Amino acid sequence: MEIITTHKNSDFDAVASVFAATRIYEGASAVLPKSLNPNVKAFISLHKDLFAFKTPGEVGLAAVSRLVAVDAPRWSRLEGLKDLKAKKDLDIHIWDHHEGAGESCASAAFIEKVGATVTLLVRRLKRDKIPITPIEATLFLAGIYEDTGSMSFPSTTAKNAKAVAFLLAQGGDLAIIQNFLRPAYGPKQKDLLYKMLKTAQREKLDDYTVSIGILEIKGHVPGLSLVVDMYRDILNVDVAVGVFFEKTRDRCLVIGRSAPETVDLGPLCRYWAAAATPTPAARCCVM
Ligand SMILES: [Mn+2]
Repeated sequence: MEIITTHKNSDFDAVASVFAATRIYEGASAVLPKSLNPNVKAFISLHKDLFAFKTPGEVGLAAVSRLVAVDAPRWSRLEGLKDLKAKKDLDIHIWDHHEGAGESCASAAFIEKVGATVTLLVRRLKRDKIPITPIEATLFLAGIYEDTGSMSFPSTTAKNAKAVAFLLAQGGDLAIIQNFLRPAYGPKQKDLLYKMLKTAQREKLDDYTVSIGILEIKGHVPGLSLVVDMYRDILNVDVAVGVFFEKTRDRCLVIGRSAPETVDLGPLCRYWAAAATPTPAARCCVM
């Protein structure tokens, strides 16, 4: 049996990538974690007859011969599939846009720095002339639009734009997306941004202005990347890093944003991930 899955707290890119992959890996089952972002959950439940999936608990792991992990850079971000890790003959395919995704254990890894993982899958669907429905095209568009801030984040590439053009031609509906992609900026996010700005310091590193905000959070807070985007915009710095840690659960989330063509943020974020969670058990996610 083949399964396709993605990371916990799935966003539109994650879920769009799963369903795009079901068109490429014929016969494979989509497996979605229980923790979907609220806007994704709303979309999927509205169209549940068109997007069939299982939860990890419904999958007999012993029968799984291939795992296709999309938009999920590491095992710790998968839900309920840990036992698969020990399976020696498991074939693993990875589709991702996170650098340093765990390609070492995969027999096939499709990893490119593009604004959204689903871009890579859409390119394959187009190449292989696999037909998609307008509602699939709409879901895939939502994946690209959410992960690229409607094509405005510096991570956006020409490949994203090409995929968007293709999806619009297939009947992807931007009006539907508008309803689901309202920015997750509410009181919780406003409060965090306010706290970050209150203690914000600007530093000069080589030729760049840098600001690093460190903040404790409690539980999963959606929309943190938007908070860091706004933090960078308001402070008008070249590089902004948000380090969000959960003391009680010994884990953190590091989100970096830089002006175009300035700094490779990967090493800086990894440094902060290590600094913010000093214990070996700590789990860190770098975005
Ligand atoms: Mn993504």
